[in-house]
Amino acid sequence: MDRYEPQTVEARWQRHWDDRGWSAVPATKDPFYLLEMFPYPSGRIHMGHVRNYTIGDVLARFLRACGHDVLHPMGWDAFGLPAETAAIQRGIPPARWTRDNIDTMREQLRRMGFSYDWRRELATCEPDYYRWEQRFFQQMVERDLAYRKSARVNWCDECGTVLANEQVEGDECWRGHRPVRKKELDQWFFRITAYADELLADLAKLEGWPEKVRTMQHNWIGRSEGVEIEFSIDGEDEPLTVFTTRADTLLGATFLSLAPEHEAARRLGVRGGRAEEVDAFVERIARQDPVERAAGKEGVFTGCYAVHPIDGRPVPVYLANFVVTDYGTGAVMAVPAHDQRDFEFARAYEIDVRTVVAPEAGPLVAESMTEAFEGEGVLHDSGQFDGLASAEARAAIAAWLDERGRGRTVTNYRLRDWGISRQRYWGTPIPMIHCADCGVVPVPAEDLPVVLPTDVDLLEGGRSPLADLSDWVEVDCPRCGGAARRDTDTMDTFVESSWYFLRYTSTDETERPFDPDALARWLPVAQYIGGVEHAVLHLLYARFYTKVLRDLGYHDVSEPFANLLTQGMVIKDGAKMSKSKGNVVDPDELVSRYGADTARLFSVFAAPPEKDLDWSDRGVEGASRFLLRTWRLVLEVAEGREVGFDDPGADGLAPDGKALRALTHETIQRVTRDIGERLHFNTAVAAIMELANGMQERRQSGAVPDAVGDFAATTLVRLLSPFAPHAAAELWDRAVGEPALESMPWPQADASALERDEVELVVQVNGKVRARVTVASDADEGAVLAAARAEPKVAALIAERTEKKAVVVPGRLVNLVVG
Ligand code: ANZ
Ligand code: ZN
Repeated sequence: MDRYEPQTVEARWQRHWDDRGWSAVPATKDPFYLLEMFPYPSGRIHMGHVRNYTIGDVLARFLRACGHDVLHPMGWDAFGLPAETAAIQRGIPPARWTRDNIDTMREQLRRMGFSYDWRRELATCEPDYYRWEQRFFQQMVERDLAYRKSARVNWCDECGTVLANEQVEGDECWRGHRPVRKKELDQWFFRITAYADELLADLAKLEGWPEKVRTMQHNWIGRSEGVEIEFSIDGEDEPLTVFTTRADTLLGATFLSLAPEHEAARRLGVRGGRAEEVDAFVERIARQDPVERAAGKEGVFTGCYAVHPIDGRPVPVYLANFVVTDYGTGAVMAVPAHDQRDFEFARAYEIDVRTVVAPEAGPLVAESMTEAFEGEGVLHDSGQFDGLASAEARAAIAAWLDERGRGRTVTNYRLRDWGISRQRYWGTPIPMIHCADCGVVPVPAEDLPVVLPTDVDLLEGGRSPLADLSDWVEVDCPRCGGAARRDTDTMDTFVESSWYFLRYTSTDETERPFDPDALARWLPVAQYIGGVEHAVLHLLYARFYTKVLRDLGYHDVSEPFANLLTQGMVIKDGAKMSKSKGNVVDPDELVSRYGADTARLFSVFAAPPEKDLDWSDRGVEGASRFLLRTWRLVLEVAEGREVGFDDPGADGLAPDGKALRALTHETIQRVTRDIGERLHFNTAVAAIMELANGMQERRQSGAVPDAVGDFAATTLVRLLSPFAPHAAAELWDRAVGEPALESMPWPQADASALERDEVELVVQVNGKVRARVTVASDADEGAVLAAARAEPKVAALIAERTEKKAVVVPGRLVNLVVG
């Protein structure tokens, strides 16, 4: 028998699949769009990729065998900062660095045996791709879905660029975890807030998404219903407007607090005669970084008083560092008795505390409170609103204010528009021209794409070279013909990943971005697989952009991903595998040593997909040994003869044959359900291993007819084929030959074989397992004992000894105690 040499076997089948290609046949069968998040071409694939893409490939191969027409593409999220850093460090142009990396990584993926339709490969850094993004951008500008404004934006010194809110994690850059500071810049924004309600409402439809991801998006969008209330100030034309979700506490408001950036802040300081103190405070807070600012609660009195809209009381106006400028109105009515931040502030600045909402136990006494009561309750000390419950009071107070034109109900979102300008080189050029006379003018359609110049020297210090390329930057204004300049910013790379899944359907199209029929056939993505770290970044942007392209008339799908699987991380020595931790395992080494099939098997067997996978060398060896065992087992069965794969049926089978046939059907059923319905690849592999065990035992007992052994062996190979496709293809080729494994449908479980009229019992002698025996499920104790004693191994052990005791646990075991 030939030895199992994964390298030889794998090279053979990879060549075969390359020649054959894995493209979906258009619309002849059930279409199924299966997608894994495409990688950034950083240089080499890592174990996280191996895991993500193995999960996808197991499913792809399974679905194809089940008769689906599977679209399974792969490409490259090819723009981004690392290419620029590498270029500066090594003097290689970003375009070349990126393309070399793509070539390396494509070859690595090929070596894993992933069944991608490579004819649809795309790289987002190619003008063929980003030209359409430039068109969409201009269409968004026409519809006011993209706009330009000066804004205080998040700036990362390390990256030398602006970041979107979604790219800031706890005041640090998501990439390098460096502190982020605010900077005032002219920027392009995508109006994602126009879709806030729809993005929120449609989350309810995404039943195929993990609850956790839906919750994160829900919170990120942060819809909040409340009331805007106007407080007038003597001498000011405009009232101060606050936003509150607790209008029921209005009579408990004892001061107002404004963000230091509030438009009225310094003016009120002057009016209140405290200009110096106010200015000093505003400037000091402006210099604080967000972490400092969040640390302590501090403020300053403006010297002004507002008039309470209901009882006319004077209410002092403060600036406070914990009021943020870009939420609500940037002004808050402070209710110390019922809001903890306000409570602490009031105690520190000796401001009144007035209780107006009573908990069930009865009203609180302001003087003796040690913390705010933030719950709901019944109103008191609120005049005509006394006795109302919080919810009723909110409605009544809102109505009272509304009637008098002093308030209105509003909805606020935490979600902000998506700032997409990046002061970077390696990205999609923004297709706009700035003219001193005409303003911002789109590059005419016939001049698209605006191609990113690739023959550039990157500048030390990381500044984008685009602004200095006078040949490229200086253009005639398309409107007046005068001297003008191109926009020198590029788009956030998250824009490219917001629609690549749409483009895969239409990569042949050169005159339009999409073939509408192809979009209609494939969308939405039936199963999307990727890391949970994209829960609010990519996955929110992609949902938004899909809706935008729908509204631009390209398709009519509202949600891009019907089902989402977020796989866990690969962990080694207790930490996520990462270069900085020095605990990476290079997939190439793994493949060279054990073969791709072992790497694949390990990465789905060691943990359920959504859990973290703990790396273990023993686990890898276990996977390797299992493949070796399967190799021997199947080739032994096939030794010197051709093997059939048909189910021999139950007729005329003795108990042993019947049991192995039943086990085979049972395994088909388990594996089919675990892959297809539950995405529990690990338990599917466990079931396949049990089948191999069962086969081995039966073969050793020698009591199984060839036809049953063949059926079990060939089924084992078929069930294994999504996981270890090379070994499976080779074994099938050697044992069966034609028809080829890849043209075989997925095996079907025969329900009648599953209804076992026989049971298998373990036979122990003096507590040690010595044999198994199969008996009719209705056999009586005497018959069971007789069968157990007759088992050859048992018979040999008990011969010439006295049986002292016999225990039968029906359906499970027999124990014979002998002395
Ligand atoms: C009065 C009040 C009384 C409040 C009370 C709470 C409890 P969400 O749910 O996040 O929308 N707020 C409003 N604008 C703010 C800003 N720009 N910066 C900081 N805080 C702000 O929160 C709304 C509540 O957060 C509002 O309701 C307001 O405080 C505060 F017993 O108004 B509340
Ligand atoms: Zn002009």
